[in-house]
Amino acid sequence: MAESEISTWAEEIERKLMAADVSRNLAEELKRSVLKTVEDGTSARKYSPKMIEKAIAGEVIKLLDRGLTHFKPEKSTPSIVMFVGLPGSGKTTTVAKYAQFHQDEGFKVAIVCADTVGIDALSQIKNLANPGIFIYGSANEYDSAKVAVDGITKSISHKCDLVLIDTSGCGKQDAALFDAVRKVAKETNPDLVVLVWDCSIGQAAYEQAAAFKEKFNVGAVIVTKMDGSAKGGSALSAVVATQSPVTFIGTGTQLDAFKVFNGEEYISRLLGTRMMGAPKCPEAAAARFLICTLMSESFKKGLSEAAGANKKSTSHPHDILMKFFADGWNYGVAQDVSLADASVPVSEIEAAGYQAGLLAEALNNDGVDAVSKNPAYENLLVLWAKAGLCCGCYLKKFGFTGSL
Ligand SMILES: Nc1nc2c(ncn2[C@@H]2O[C@H](COP(=O)(O)OP(=O)(O)OP(=O)(O)O)[C@@H](O)[C@H]2O)c(=O)[nH]1
Ligand SMILES: [Mg+2]
Repeated sequence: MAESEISTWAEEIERKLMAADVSRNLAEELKRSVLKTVEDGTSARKYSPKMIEKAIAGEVIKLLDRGLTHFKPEKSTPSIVMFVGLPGSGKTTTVAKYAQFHQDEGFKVAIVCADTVGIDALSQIKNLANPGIFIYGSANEYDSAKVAVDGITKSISHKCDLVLIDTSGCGKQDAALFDAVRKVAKETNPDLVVLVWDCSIGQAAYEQAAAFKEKFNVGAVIVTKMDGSAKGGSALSAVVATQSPVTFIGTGTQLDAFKVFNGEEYISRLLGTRMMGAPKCPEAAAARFLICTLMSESFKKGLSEAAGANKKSTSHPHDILMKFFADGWNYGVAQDVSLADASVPVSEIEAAGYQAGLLAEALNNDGVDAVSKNPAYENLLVLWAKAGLCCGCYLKKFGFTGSL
Protein backbone atom coordinates (compact mmCIF):
# COMPACT_ATOMS: atom_id res chain seq x y z
CA MET A 1 0.00 0.00 0.00
CA ALA A 2 1.37 3.42 -0.89
CA GLU A 3 2.01 5.97 1.87
CA SER A 4 -0.87 8.20 0.78
CA GLU A 5 -3.19 5.21 0.97
CA ILE A 6 -1.91 4.37 4.45
CA SER A 7 -2.79 7.80 5.74
CA THR A 8 -6.20 7.67 4.03
CA TRP A 9 -6.78 4.34 5.68
CA ALA A 10 -5.61 5.65 9.06
CA GLU A 11 -8.02 8.61 8.71
CA GLU A 12 -10.78 6.14 8.00
CA ILE A 13 -9.96 4.19 11.14
CA GLU A 14 -9.90 7.39 13.18
CA ARG A 15 -13.34 8.25 11.80
CA LYS A 16 -14.59 4.78 12.67
CA LEU A 17 -13.27 5.07 16.22
CA MET A 18 -14.92 8.44 16.72
CA ALA A 19 -18.18 7.12 15.33
CA ALA A 20 -17.88 4.41 17.98
CA ASP A 21 -17.65 7.15 20.67
CA VAL A 22 -13.92 6.98 21.19
CA SER A 23 -12.92 10.50 22.20
CA ARG A 24 -11.35 12.68 19.53
CA ASN A 25 -8.03 12.92 21.41
CA LEU A 26 -7.81 9.21 21.95
CA ALA A 27 -8.73 8.41 18.35
CA GLU A 28 -6.02 10.80 17.14
CA GLU A 29 -3.51 9.30 19.54
CA LEU A 30 -4.32 5.81 18.30
CA LYS A 31 -3.99 6.91 14.70
CA ARG A 32 -0.60 8.49 15.43
CA SER A 33 0.69 5.32 17.13
CA VAL A 34 -0.40 3.22 14.18
CA LEU A 35 1.19 5.54 11.65
CA LYS A 36 4.38 5.44 13.70
CA THR A 37 4.33 1.65 13.73
CA VAL A 38 3.88 1.68 9.97
CA GLU A 39 6.68 4.23 9.46
CA ASP A 40 8.98 2.24 11.72
CA GLY A 41 8.32 -0.86 9.63
CA THR A 42 10.96 -1.83 7.08
CA SER A 43 8.73 -0.99 4.17
CA ALA A 44 5.43 0.83 4.37
CA ARG A 45 4.46 -0.73 1.09
CA LYS A 46 4.22 -4.08 2.79
CA TYR A 47 1.24 -2.91 4.81
CA SER A 48 -2.23 -3.91 3.78
CA PRO A 49 -5.35 -2.26 5.21
CA LYS A 50 -5.95 -5.43 7.18
CA MET A 51 -2.56 -5.05 8.82
CA ILE A 52 -3.30 -1.43 9.66
CA GLU A 53 -6.50 -2.57 11.28
CA LYS A 54 -4.56 -5.21 13.21
CA ALA A 55 -2.08 -2.54 14.28
CA ILE A 56 -4.89 -0.36 15.59
CA ALA A 57 -6.38 -3.36 17.38
CA GLY A 58 -2.95 -3.93 18.92
CA GLU A 59 -2.85 -0.33 20.14
CA VAL A 60 -6.33 -0.66 21.65
CA ILE A 61 -5.27 -3.90 23.35
CA LYS A 62 -2.27 -2.05 24.77
CA LEU A 63 -4.62 0.60 26.13
CA LEU A 64 -6.94 -1.98 27.62
CA ASP A 65 -4.33 -4.27 29.03
CA ARG A 66 -1.23 -2.63 30.35
CA GLY A 67 -0.71 -5.33 32.90
CA LEU A 68 -3.40 -3.59 34.96
CA THR A 69 -4.28 -5.80 37.85
CA HIS A 70 -7.42 -5.57 39.88
CA PHE A 71 -8.63 -6.81 43.20
CA LYS A 72 -10.32 -10.21 43.09
CA PRO A 73 -12.45 -11.22 46.10
CA GLU A 74 -11.35 -14.31 48.00
CA LYS A 75 -13.49 -16.53 50.14
CA SER A 76 -11.07 -16.68 53.07
CA THR A 77 -11.51 -13.03 54.16
CA PRO A 78 -14.58 -10.81 53.82
CA SER A 79 -14.14 -8.39 50.94
CA ILE A 80 -15.94 -5.12 50.36
CA VAL A 81 -16.67 -3.93 46.83
CA MET A 82 -18.30 -0.55 46.29
CA PHE A 83 -20.05 0.48 43.06
CA VAL A 84 -20.11 4.09 41.88
CA GLY A 85 -21.27 5.74 38.69
CA LEU A 86 -23.39 8.34 36.97
CA PRO A 87 -27.15 8.32 37.62
CA GLY A 88 -28.81 5.53 35.66
CA SER A 89 -25.51 3.97 34.55
CA GLY A 90 -26.71 0.57 35.75
CA LYS A 91 -25.14 0.33 39.23
CA THR A 92 -28.02 -1.39 41.01
CA THR A 93 -28.57 -3.86 38.16
CA THR A 94 -24.82 -4.53 38.01
CA VAL A 95 -24.61 -5.09 41.77
CA ALA A 96 -27.34 -7.73 41.49
CA LYS A 97 -25.54 -9.42 38.56
CA TYR A 98 -22.14 -9.24 40.25
CA ALA A 99 -23.72 -10.76 43.36
CA GLN A 100 -25.18 -13.60 41.31
CA PHE A 101 -21.92 -14.23 39.47
CA HIS A 102 -20.03 -14.57 42.76
CA GLN A 103 -22.76 -16.53 44.50
CA ASP A 104 -22.49 -19.03 41.63
CA GLU A 105 -18.76 -19.23 42.40
CA GLY A 106 -19.53 -20.19 45.99
CA PHE A 107 -19.32 -16.83 47.77
CA LYS A 108 -21.78 -15.92 50.48
CA VAL A 109 -22.79 -12.51 49.17
CA ALA A 110 -24.40 -9.50 50.84
CA ILE A 111 -25.69 -6.32 49.22
CA VAL A 112 -25.84 -3.10 51.18
CA CYS A 113 -28.11 -0.44 49.75
CA ALA A 114 -26.28 2.81 50.54
CA ASP A 115 -28.39 4.69 48.03
CA THR A 116 -30.46 6.86 50.34
CA VAL A 117 -31.38 9.27 47.55
CA GLY A 118 -32.98 7.01 44.96
CA ILE A 119 -36.69 6.45 45.46
CA ASP A 120 -37.30 2.78 46.18
CA ALA A 121 -33.60 1.93 45.76
CA LEU A 122 -33.90 -0.75 48.46
CA SER A 123 -36.96 -2.41 46.94
CA GLN A 124 -35.33 -2.27 43.50
CA ILE A 125 -32.36 -4.28 44.73
CA LYS A 126 -34.67 -6.70 46.61
CA ASN A 127 -36.60 -7.30 43.39
CA LEU A 128 -33.51 -7.75 41.28
CA ALA A 129 -31.30 -9.90 43.47
CA ASN A 130 -31.52 -13.62 43.93
CA PRO A 131 -33.35 -14.58 47.18
CA GLY A 132 -30.22 -16.33 48.53
CA ILE A 133 -28.40 -13.03 48.87
CA PHE A 134 -28.38 -11.13 52.17
CA ILE A 135 -29.68 -7.60 51.65
CA TYR A 136 -29.30 -4.73 54.06
CA GLY A 137 -30.83 -1.27 53.80
CA SER A 138 -32.71 1.30 55.84
CA ALA A 139 -35.91 3.09 54.97
CA ASN A 140 -35.36 5.80 57.64
CA GLU A 141 -31.64 6.54 57.66
CA TYR A 142 -30.48 9.26 55.25
CA ASP A 143 -26.78 9.14 56.09
CA SER A 144 -25.58 6.77 53.40
CA ALA A 145 -22.15 6.31 55.02
CA LYS A 146 -23.81 5.18 58.26
CA VAL A 147 -26.07 2.74 56.38
CA ALA A 148 -23.00 1.34 54.62
CA VAL A 149 -21.00 0.88 57.83
CA ASP A 150 -23.95 -0.74 59.65
CA GLY A 151 -24.63 -2.93 56.62
CA ILE A 152 -21.07 -4.22 56.52
CA THR A 153 -21.16 -5.10 60.23
CA LYS A 154 -24.48 -6.93 59.79
CA SER A 155 -23.28 -8.75 56.66
CA ILE A 156 -20.12 -9.96 58.35
CA SER A 157 -22.09 -11.14 61.37
CA HIS A 158 -24.18 -13.12 58.84
CA LYS A 159 -20.91 -14.78 57.77
CA CYS A 160 -20.97 -13.16 54.33
CA ASP A 161 -17.56 -13.13 52.64
CA LEU A 162 -18.38 -10.63 49.91
CA VAL A 163 -20.17 -7.38 50.72
CA LEU A 164 -21.31 -5.22 47.81
CA ILE A 165 -22.24 -1.59 48.37
CA ASP A 166 -24.69 0.05 45.98
CA THR A 167 -24.54 3.87 45.97
CA SER A 168 -26.56 6.80 44.67
CA GLY A 169 -25.93 7.94 41.12
CA CYS A 170 -23.55 10.88 41.27
CA GLY A 171 -21.08 12.82 39.13
CA LYS A 172 -19.22 16.05 38.84
CA GLN A 173 -22.45 17.91 38.03
CA ASP A 174 -23.60 17.51 41.66
CA ALA A 175 -20.75 18.23 44.08
CA ALA A 176 -22.76 17.64 47.28
CA LEU A 177 -23.93 14.19 46.20
CA PHE A 178 -20.49 13.34 44.89
CA ASP A 179 -19.06 14.14 48.33
CA ALA A 180 -21.76 12.15 50.12
CA VAL A 181 -20.83 9.07 48.08
CA ARG A 182 -17.17 9.78 48.70
CA LYS A 183 -17.91 9.75 52.44
CA VAL A 184 -19.24 6.20 52.02
CA ALA A 185 -15.89 5.18 50.54
CA LYS A 186 -13.93 6.95 53.26
CA GLU A 187 -15.86 5.32 56.08
CA THR A 188 -16.01 1.82 54.64
CA ASN A 189 -12.56 1.65 53.07
CA PRO A 190 -13.58 -0.84 50.34
CA ASP A 191 -11.11 -3.33 48.86
CA LEU A 192 -12.33 -2.35 45.40
CA VAL A 193 -14.26 0.58 43.95
CA VAL A 194 -15.95 -0.34 40.66
CA LEU A 195 -16.90 2.40 38.23
CA VAL A 196 -20.12 1.34 36.48
CA TRP A 197 -20.01 2.75 32.98
CA ASP A 198 -22.91 3.06 30.54
CA CYS A 199 -21.28 2.30 27.18
CA SER A 200 -23.54 4.71 25.32
CA ILE A 201 -22.14 7.83 26.99
CA GLY A 202 -20.69 10.07 24.31
CA GLN A 203 -17.75 12.42 24.06
CA ALA A 204 -18.04 13.74 27.67
CA ALA A 205 -16.79 10.37 28.87
CA TYR A 206 -13.20 11.22 29.69
CA GLU A 207 -13.97 14.19 31.97
CA GLN A 208 -16.66 12.28 33.83
CA ALA A 209 -14.47 9.23 34.35
CA ALA A 210 -11.54 11.39 35.42
CA ALA A 211 -13.78 13.10 38.00
CA PHE A 212 -14.59 9.68 39.50
CA LYS A 213 -10.92 8.77 39.61
CA GLU A 214 -10.19 12.03 41.43
CA LYS A 215 -12.79 11.31 44.12
CA PHE A 216 -12.45 7.54 44.43
CA ASN A 217 -9.73 4.97 44.32
CA VAL A 218 -11.38 3.35 41.28
CA GLY A 219 -9.84 -0.07 40.63
CA ALA A 220 -12.07 -1.58 37.94
CA VAL A 221 -14.63 -0.60 35.33
CA ILE A 222 -17.78 -2.53 34.45
CA VAL A 223 -19.30 -1.47 31.15
CA THR A 224 -23.09 -1.76 30.94
CA LYS A 225 -25.71 -1.77 28.16
CA MET A 226 -23.41 -3.50 25.70
CA ASP A 227 -26.54 -5.15 24.27
CA GLY A 228 -27.55 -1.80 22.77
CA SER A 229 -26.47 -0.31 19.47
CA ALA A 230 -23.64 1.83 20.91
CA LYS A 231 -20.21 0.50 20.04
CA GLY A 232 -18.87 1.41 23.47
CA GLY A 233 -15.82 3.49 22.55
CA SER A 234 -16.33 5.63 25.64
CA ALA A 235 -15.24 2.66 27.75
CA LEU A 236 -11.72 3.31 26.46
CA SER A 237 -11.88 6.81 27.91
CA ALA A 238 -13.00 5.33 31.22
CA VAL A 239 -10.03 2.94 31.18
CA VAL A 240 -7.55 5.67 30.33
CA ALA A 241 -8.98 8.15 32.84
CA THR A 242 -9.15 5.67 35.70
CA GLN A 243 -6.09 3.60 34.79
CA SER A 244 -8.24 0.61 35.60
CA PRO A 245 -9.14 -2.48 33.59
CA VAL A 246 -12.61 -3.39 32.38
CA THR A 247 -13.53 -6.55 34.25
CA PHE A 248 -17.11 -7.36 33.21
CA ILE A 249 -19.73 -6.18 30.75
CA GLY A 250 -23.49 -5.98 31.16
CA THR A 251 -25.51 -7.14 28.18
CA GLY A 252 -29.10 -6.83 29.35
CA THR A 253 -31.38 -6.40 32.30
CA GLN A 254 -31.47 -10.05 33.44
CA LEU A 255 -29.14 -11.41 36.13
CA ASP A 256 -27.29 -13.63 33.69
CA ALA A 257 -26.72 -10.85 31.16
CA PHE A 258 -23.23 -10.38 32.55
CA LYS A 259 -19.94 -11.54 31.05
CA VAL A 260 -16.28 -11.43 31.85
CA PHE A 261 -14.79 -8.73 29.62
CA ASN A 262 -13.10 -9.99 26.46
CA GLY A 263 -10.77 -7.42 24.86
CA GLU A 264 -10.81 -8.93 21.39
CA GLU A 265 -14.58 -9.11 21.21
CA TYR A 266 -14.72 -5.50 22.34
CA ILE A 267 -12.27 -4.39 19.64
CA SER A 268 -14.20 -6.26 16.96
CA ARG A 269 -17.30 -4.38 18.00
CA LEU A 270 -15.44 -1.08 18.13
CA LEU A 271 -13.92 -1.43 14.68
CA GLY A 272 -16.97 -3.09 13.19
CA THR A 273 -15.14 -6.27 12.29
CA ARG A 274 -15.40 -9.79 13.52
CA MET A 275 -11.98 -11.05 14.41
CA MET A 276 -13.01 -13.84 16.69
CA GLY A 277 -14.54 -17.20 15.92
CA ALA A 278 -15.14 -18.98 12.66
CA PRO A 279 -16.79 -16.68 10.15
CA LYS A 280 -20.16 -17.79 8.85
CA CYS A 281 -20.55 -18.02 5.14
CA PRO A 282 -24.20 -17.83 4.18
CA GLU A 283 -24.85 -17.78 0.47
CA ALA A 284 -26.26 -14.29 0.85
CA ALA A 285 -22.83 -13.12 1.99
CA ALA A 286 -21.28 -14.88 -0.99
CA ALA A 287 -23.70 -13.09 -3.28
CA ARG A 288 -22.91 -9.77 -1.66
CA PHE A 289 -19.25 -10.52 -1.96
CA LEU A 290 -19.49 -11.31 -5.65
CA ILE A 291 -21.54 -8.28 -6.46
CA CYS A 292 -19.64 -5.89 -4.20
CA THR A 293 -16.35 -7.21 -5.53
CA LEU A 294 -17.40 -6.39 -9.03
CA MET A 295 -18.18 -2.87 -7.91
CA SER A 296 -15.09 -2.41 -5.77
CA GLU A 297 -12.31 -0.08 -6.77
CA SER A 298 -9.62 -2.75 -6.30
CA PHE A 299 -11.45 -5.08 -8.63
CA LYS A 300 -11.91 -2.43 -11.28
CA LYS A 301 -8.26 -1.44 -11.00
CA GLY A 302 -7.09 -5.03 -11.11
CA LEU A 303 -9.36 -5.83 -14.01
CA SER A 304 -8.08 -2.85 -15.88
CA GLU A 305 -4.48 -3.95 -15.23
CA ALA A 306 -5.31 -7.48 -16.25
CA ALA A 307 -7.04 -6.15 -19.33
CA GLY A 308 -3.89 -4.21 -20.22
CA ALA A 309 -1.68 -7.25 -19.71
CA ASN A 310 -3.96 -9.54 -21.67
CA LYS A 311 -5.08 -7.25 -24.43
CA LYS A 312 -3.50 -9.28 -27.14
CA SER A 313 -3.72 -12.64 -25.45
CA THR A 314 -6.57 -15.03 -25.84
CA SER A 315 -7.18 -15.18 -22.08
CA HIS A 316 -10.82 -15.91 -21.44
CA PRO A 317 -12.52 -13.41 -19.14
CA HIS A 318 -13.42 -16.34 -16.94
CA ASP A 319 -9.74 -16.85 -16.17
CA ILE A 320 -9.37 -13.29 -15.03
CA LEU A 321 -12.52 -13.41 -12.98
CA MET A 322 -11.39 -16.68 -11.47
CA LYS A 323 -8.11 -15.17 -10.51
CA PHE A 324 -9.95 -12.37 -8.76
CA PHE A 325 -12.29 -14.65 -6.95
CA ALA A 326 -9.49 -17.04 -6.09
CA ASP A 327 -7.84 -14.00 -4.55
CA GLY A 328 -11.16 -13.34 -2.90
CA TRP A 329 -9.61 -12.85 0.43
CA ASN A 330 -7.30 -10.35 -1.04
CA TYR A 331 -7.47 -7.79 1.75
CA GLY A 332 -7.81 -4.84 -0.55
CA VAL A 333 -11.00 -6.18 -2.05
CA ALA A 334 -12.39 -7.26 1.30
CA GLN A 335 -11.71 -3.88 2.84
CA ASP A 336 -13.20 -2.03 -0.11
CA VAL A 337 -16.34 -4.07 0.13
CA SER A 338 -16.47 -3.61 3.87
CA LEU A 339 -16.21 0.14 3.46
CA ALA A 340 -18.89 0.15 0.81
CA ASP A 341 -21.21 -1.85 3.02
CA ALA A 342 -20.35 -1.40 6.70
CA SER A 343 -22.91 -4.02 7.70
CA VAL A 344 -20.74 -6.77 6.23
CA PRO A 345 -17.84 -7.69 8.52
CA VAL A 346 -14.52 -8.16 6.77
CA SER A 347 -14.23 -11.72 8.04
CA GLU A 348 -17.53 -12.60 6.39
CA ILE A 349 -16.43 -11.11 3.13
CA GLU A 350 -13.18 -12.99 3.33
CA ALA A 351 -15.05 -16.19 4.03
CA ALA A 352 -17.42 -15.55 1.15
CA GLY A 353 -14.45 -14.76 -1.01
CA TYR A 354 -12.89 -18.00 0.05
CA GLN A 355 -16.01 -19.92 -1.00
CA ALA A 356 -16.02 -18.13 -4.31
CA GLY A 357 -12.33 -18.96 -4.57
CA LEU A 358 -13.05 -22.65 -4.03
CA LEU A 359 -15.58 -22.53 -6.79
CA ALA A 360 -13.14 -20.77 -9.06
CA GLU A 361 -10.51 -23.39 -8.32
CA ALA A 362 -12.97 -26.21 -8.98
CA LEU A 363 -13.95 -24.58 -12.26
CA ASN A 364 -10.31 -24.28 -13.16
CA ASN A 365 -9.38 -27.83 -12.26
CA ASP A 366 -12.48 -29.80 -13.20
CA GLY A 367 -14.08 -27.60 -15.81
CA VAL A 368 -17.55 -26.13 -15.94
CA ASP A 369 -19.28 -29.41 -16.88
CA ALA A 370 -18.05 -31.40 -13.88
CA VAL A 371 -18.65 -28.56 -11.46
CA SER A 372 -22.13 -27.84 -12.72
CA LYS A 373 -23.05 -31.47 -12.03
CA ASN A 374 -21.74 -31.27 -8.47
CA PRO A 375 -24.63 -30.36 -6.12
CA ALA A 376 -22.16 -28.84 -3.62
CA TYR A 377 -21.66 -25.95 -6.01
CA GLU A 378 -25.22 -25.53 -7.18
CA ASN A 379 -26.10 -22.40 -5.21
CA LEU A 380 -22.75 -20.78 -5.73
CA LEU A 381 -22.99 -21.43 -9.43
CA VAL A 382 -26.29 -19.60 -9.61
CA LEU A 383 -24.69 -16.65 -7.84
CA TRP A 384 -21.67 -16.89 -10.04
CA ALA A 385 -23.85 -16.68 -13.11
CA LYS A 386 -25.67 -13.65 -11.73
CA ALA A 387 -22.41 -11.96 -10.85
CA GLY A 388 -21.14 -12.80 -14.29
CA LEU A 389 -24.07 -10.97 -15.81
CA CYS A 390 -23.37 -7.94 -13.63
CA CYS A 391 -19.77 -7.75 -14.65
CA GLY A 392 -20.47 -8.10 -18.34
CA CYS A 393 -20.46 -4.33 -18.72
CA TYR A 394 -17.04 -4.01 -17.10
CA LEU A 395 -15.62 -6.66 -19.32
CA LYS A 396 -16.98 -4.91 -22.39
CA LYS A 397 -15.54 -1.64 -21.18
CA PHE A 398 -12.11 -3.21 -20.98
CA GLY A 399 -12.30 -4.66 -24.42
CA PHE A 400 -13.33 -8.25 -23.81
CA THR A 401 -15.66 -9.77 -26.27
CA GLY A 402 -16.06 -13.28 -24.90
CA SER A 403 -19.43 -14.10 -23.39
CA LEU A 404 -19.92 -15.32 -19.83
N1 LIG B 1 -30.23 -3.02 28.11
C1 LIG B 1 -29.62 -2.92 29.30
N2 LIG B 1 -30.18 -2.20 30.26
C2 LIG B 1 -29.53 -2.10 31.44
C3 LIG B 1 -28.28 -2.73 31.67
N3 LIG B 1 -27.90 -2.43 32.93
C4 LIG B 1 -28.87 -1.66 33.45
N4 LIG B 1 -29.85 -1.46 32.57
C5 LIG B 1 -31.08 -0.66 32.71
O1 LIG B 1 -30.70 0.70 32.93
C6 LIG B 1 -31.64 1.33 33.79
C7 LIG B 1 -30.89 1.91 34.99
O2 LIG B 1 -30.34 0.83 35.72
P1 LIG B 1 -30.05 0.92 37.27
O3 LIG B 1 -29.38 -0.34 37.68
O4 LIG B 1 -31.27 1.30 38.03
O5 LIG B 1 -29.03 2.12 37.26
P2 LIG B 1 -28.41 2.89 38.50
O6 LIG B 1 -27.06 3.32 38.10
O7 LIG B 1 -28.53 2.06 39.72
O8 LIG B 1 -29.38 4.14 38.59
P3 LIG B 1 -29.45 5.20 39.81
O9 LIG B 1 -29.38 4.40 41.06
O10 LIG B 1 -30.76 5.87 39.59
O11 LIG B 1 -28.29 6.10 39.63
C8 LIG B 1 -32.62 0.26 34.19
O12 LIG B 1 -33.75 0.38 33.35
C9 LIG B 1 -31.90 -1.05 33.91
O13 LIG B 1 -32.77 -2.12 33.63
C10 LIG B 1 -27.69 -3.49 30.57
O14 LIG B 1 -26.59 -4.06 30.65
N5 LIG B 1 -28.41 -3.54 29.43
MG1 LIG C 1 -29.35 2.48 41.57
